[in-house]
Amino acid sequence: DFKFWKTQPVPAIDEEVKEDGPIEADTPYDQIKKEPYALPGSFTWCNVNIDDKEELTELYTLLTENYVEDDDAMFRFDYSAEFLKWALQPPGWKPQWLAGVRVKSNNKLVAFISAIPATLRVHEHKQLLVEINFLCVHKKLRSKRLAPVLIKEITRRVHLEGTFQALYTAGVHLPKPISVCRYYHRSLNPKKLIETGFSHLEKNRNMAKTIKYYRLPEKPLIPGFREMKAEDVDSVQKLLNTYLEKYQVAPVFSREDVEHWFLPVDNVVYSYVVENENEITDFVSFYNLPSSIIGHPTYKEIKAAYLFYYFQEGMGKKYSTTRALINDALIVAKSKSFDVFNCLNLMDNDDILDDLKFGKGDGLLNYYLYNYRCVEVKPRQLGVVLL
Ligand code: YNC
Ligand code: MG
Repeated sequence: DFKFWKTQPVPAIDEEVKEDGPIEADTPYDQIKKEPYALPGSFTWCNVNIDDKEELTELYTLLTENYVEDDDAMFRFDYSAEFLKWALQPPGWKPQWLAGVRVKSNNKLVAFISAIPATLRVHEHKQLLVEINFLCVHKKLRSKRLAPVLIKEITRRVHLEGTFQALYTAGVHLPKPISVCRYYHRSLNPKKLIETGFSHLEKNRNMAKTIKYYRLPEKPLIPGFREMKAEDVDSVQKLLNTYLEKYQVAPVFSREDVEHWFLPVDNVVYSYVVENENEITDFVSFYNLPSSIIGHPTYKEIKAAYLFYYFQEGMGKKYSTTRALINDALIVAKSKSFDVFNCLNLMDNDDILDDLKFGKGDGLLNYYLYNYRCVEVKPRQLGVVLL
């Protein structure tokens, strides 16, 4: 019945959105509440200072023990501390947008929500907004209506900075997705994935055959495929923004955004370009998001790569196809000992899933806008990937 969501500027669950545009006007500054929302008496708000190693560890621990699990509670996302720093401190990040809740008596961090700034093009309209992520309430404090307080408080803090729209994704179905995507998985280490219950042997394909089926070359195949470096930032910015124009909803990246989101960071983000005749023609990136395996006797985690942004056919020259480009991403991910390569069926991904031996996952990912109506977008018209 969405008791909370019914009070928010989002389309009703059964509304057919026919036109884009804001749902409510920007709140004038003098009408924005200046005091934080009230929490139950034993809790207090904090900004989580992730430049402090101990506070970063507290956030890492909260998420690693309490963040998103699959429906069968077999796996839980295990974003690393380095990853959280990268995800939460892009250009324009603000300390008060990394909002935590602590227990007054012992200072324990028990809930969190974050906002980071971004520019999103929705059809023809470029919208400055925030991306909301890492909403988490400790398992022992669930179903006490804390989540709506966290959401209202981050909204207040974002309003105070003059931003009134947001983008977020969730596995849960809320009022009302602009698009619904599905996860796909490409086995790199099928033996481990099967032994951990992440995947299963196919009928008529024993373990030896399965390992052979998923085998990959040792090195990338596209001539000129190499790691992205600082000198590539201008080309990648220009070509990626141009490529993303073909989607109905996609981010617009500044030079600083490209530096932050795409220059390789060990164990966090991996980016590659194709360079031929001194020109960048292609680009592909993926990020490292392991999942802990809940209560497995031998394996602790699954090392998963997630496809991030890419472009191809830069400068009108066809050095690669999407298929060859993502195949090279699979090859480098395998060589870096990832167990599985995941992606959503957005952008051009649907064209390569079968050829590259991706299997359909159980998980759906819903995309939402806050305070912005957007006519529904098909996954293949969607050009935005959140972490
Ligand atoms: C969710 N994921 O429907 P109604 S994704 C949004 N996103 O409200 P309570 C959610 N709303 O139905 P719990 C949500 N999950 O009554 C639940 N809700 O209207 C709604 N899980 O609150 C739910 N992280 O506190 C209901 O529930 C109300 O104790 C119930 O807490 C929920 O980061 C949660 O999946 C998710 O930690 C915190 O279960 C907890 O269960 C948990 O009684 C594991 O809440 C981790 C997990 C969510 C990952 C994510 C994106 C979040 C987007 C939030 C919305 C942002 C709006 C824009 C704000 C800025 C605007 C500007 C400008
Ligand atoms: Mg709660």
